[in-house]
Amino acid sequence: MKVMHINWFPGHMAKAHRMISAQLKLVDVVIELLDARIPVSSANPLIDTIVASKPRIVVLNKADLAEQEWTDRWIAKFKAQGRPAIAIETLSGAGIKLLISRTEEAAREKMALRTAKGINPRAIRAMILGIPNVGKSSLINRLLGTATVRTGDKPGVTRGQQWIKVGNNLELLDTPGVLWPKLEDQEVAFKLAITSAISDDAFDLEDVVSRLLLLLQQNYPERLAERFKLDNPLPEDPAVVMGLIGERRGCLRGGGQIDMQRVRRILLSEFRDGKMGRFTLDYPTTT
Ligand SMILES: Nc1nc2c(ncn2[C@@H]2O[C@H](COP(=O)(O)OP(=O)(O)OP(=O)(O)O)[C@@H](O)[C@H]2O)c(=O)[nH]1
Ligand SMILES: [Mg+2]
Repeated sequence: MKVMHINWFPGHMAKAHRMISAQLKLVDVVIELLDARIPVSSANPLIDTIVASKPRIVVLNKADLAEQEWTDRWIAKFKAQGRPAIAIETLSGAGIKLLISRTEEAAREKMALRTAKGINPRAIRAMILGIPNVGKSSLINRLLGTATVRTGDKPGVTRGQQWIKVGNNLELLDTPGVLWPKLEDQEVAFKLAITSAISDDAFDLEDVVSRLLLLLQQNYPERLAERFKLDNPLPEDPAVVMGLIGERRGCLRGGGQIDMQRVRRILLSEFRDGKMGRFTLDYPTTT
């Protein structure tokens, strides 16, 4: 297989990075949104330096797309590290109430200190940070109960920062998704690409889908067989599998040839939408 090279750090992200640092002094709590499917690969290594000593909660979003058992293990792992973590499903609303109470808890000490100093009470200010497309803006809309901020199923939707008031006691800062300047680990880059954190323009579809198909053939052959009505065991040659999927889905070009590019897009989008089931791609180590 060809060596992949994926890197995506457009100018707006560098700018967003600076804006986030500048806003931080106004913030009581940082909500770090991770993708429940890839809790390691979706963690921005720059975040520790940005956030420094602010109270921080880890939130695994899109839990509906991840395998429940692994999500539970991740929550336990974070807890063992002394980092409060919860899993949420922004689309259905599962876990949202818990998120609000955890945010209040994380800000309690600071708020009590302000009261003790005789400073007027104000709403808690929380900043939502996370990689592109992880669901930051959707979470704000879910908390508001209205589609106030723009969301979309592609990375790079939010460009500016915006404070949004939720009820009387909470203000949230939506931020643009930020990756890091160099994606050194191409395994991480691959996982970011297949979970739609990296713009489809920034990687080669053929490279990424070949790798995805290999992963599915090796680890989840029964899901592939079921989704595309193929016989299990599958043929070993990925090109043959692609051809069969193309036939099943009628991806034909003139002359009866299979349109492989269409097959690739189908595989990627059905994987992303959870049509082949729930996937966890990062596993907690036992250490
Ligand atoms: N399945 C699933 N999809 C979700 C969930 N939360 C958000 N999404 C979808 O993820 C996509 C991205 O959501 P956004 O809220 O725009 O993501 P963002 O983090 O604000 O992205 P940027 O502004 O580009 O950084 C949208 O298509 C949402 O519908 C979730 O819990 N489960
Ligand atoms: Mg957004």
